[in-house]
Amino acid sequence: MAQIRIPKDGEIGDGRLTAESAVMNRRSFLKGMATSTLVTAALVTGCTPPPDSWSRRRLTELEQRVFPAPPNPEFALPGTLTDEAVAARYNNFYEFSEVKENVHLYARDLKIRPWTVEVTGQVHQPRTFDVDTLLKTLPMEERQYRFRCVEAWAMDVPWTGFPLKLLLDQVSPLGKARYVRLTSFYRPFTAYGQLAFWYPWPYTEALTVEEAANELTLLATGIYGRPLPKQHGAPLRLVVPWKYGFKSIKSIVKIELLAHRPATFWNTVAGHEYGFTANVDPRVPHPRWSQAKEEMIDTGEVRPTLPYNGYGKQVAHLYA
Ligand SMILES: Nc1nc2c(c(=O)[nH]1)N[C@H]1C(S)=C(S)[C@@H](COP(=O)(O)O)O[C@H]1N2
Ligand SMILES: [Mo]
Repeated sequence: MAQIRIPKDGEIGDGRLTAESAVMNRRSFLKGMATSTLVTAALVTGCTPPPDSWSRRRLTELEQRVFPAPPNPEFALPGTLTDEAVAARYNNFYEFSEVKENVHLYARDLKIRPWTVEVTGQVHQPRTFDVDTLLKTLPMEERQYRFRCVEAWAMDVPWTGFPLKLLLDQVSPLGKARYVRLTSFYRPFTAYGQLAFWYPWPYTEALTVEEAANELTLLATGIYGRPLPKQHGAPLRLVVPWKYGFKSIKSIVKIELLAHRPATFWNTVAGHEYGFTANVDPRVPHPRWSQAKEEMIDTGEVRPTLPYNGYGKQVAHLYA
């Protein structure tokens, strides 16, 4: 199976998500230039990062009222949850770094208030929501979900959030809406990864409307009983637990209902490696590694990959 290799300080990520075969030869040269830019930027601005950017900031009054949200017993996992600190320091968030262990350091600079999400497109009532209004008005709950990255690592984590369907219901989708596209922020002067012009920024993902309305599909505002740390996609990210992790887009600013299937970030970069549907399936290997097993990021435990990541009961009918 795919190895999980921890890059050393200053070393660029393993690049497994990157489709070398799909990109031009000059790419590695360009990437080298970008790396030195990033390293220079890091040296100039970031010599003394606080070690715990992920954790213990003071919560606002509103956040103190919302977190921790009541656990939903329907989504409890057996066994021990993934170590919170490990999950907070092993992140994919290419806007900030391709080195998982560095994402939490660079993500500190993301300003997450004020923050609005525009919900628009093929709907009767396009609306823009302030994220604090969502926290105030929508019923937050905690759900323990399995999470499986296409790179064959996995974690079991408690998200706080609400079903995406509740938000879609508030804008009354039109009958011709077939897809839901979600878009992350575009702030290249904060997120230096977005200076990498060979990627189709901003990051986007999409689901069918049936997938988006499924009971499992969550808009997460928190993790481990607290608001999302920035590296996990604050203040609002998607969680679709039966699909590979790249579908679970972070730091969302726009949600659009569309009549046609849109292009998405990884599918555009390397469609033969990152399919649009991207359901977790142990029988379908990635072109460069097997998907039969997965490795837990904290304990290193290796376990078999489950079809639909264990959520067949809730979603298999969508693909019958
Ligand atoms: N905007 C954005 N969202 C993203 C990504 C990203 O690079 N940018 N990476 C994805 C991938 S590949 C994974 S595995 C998960 C990782 O989520 P985590 O860091 O909270 O564990 O976020 C997904 N969402
Ligand atoms: Mo991923």
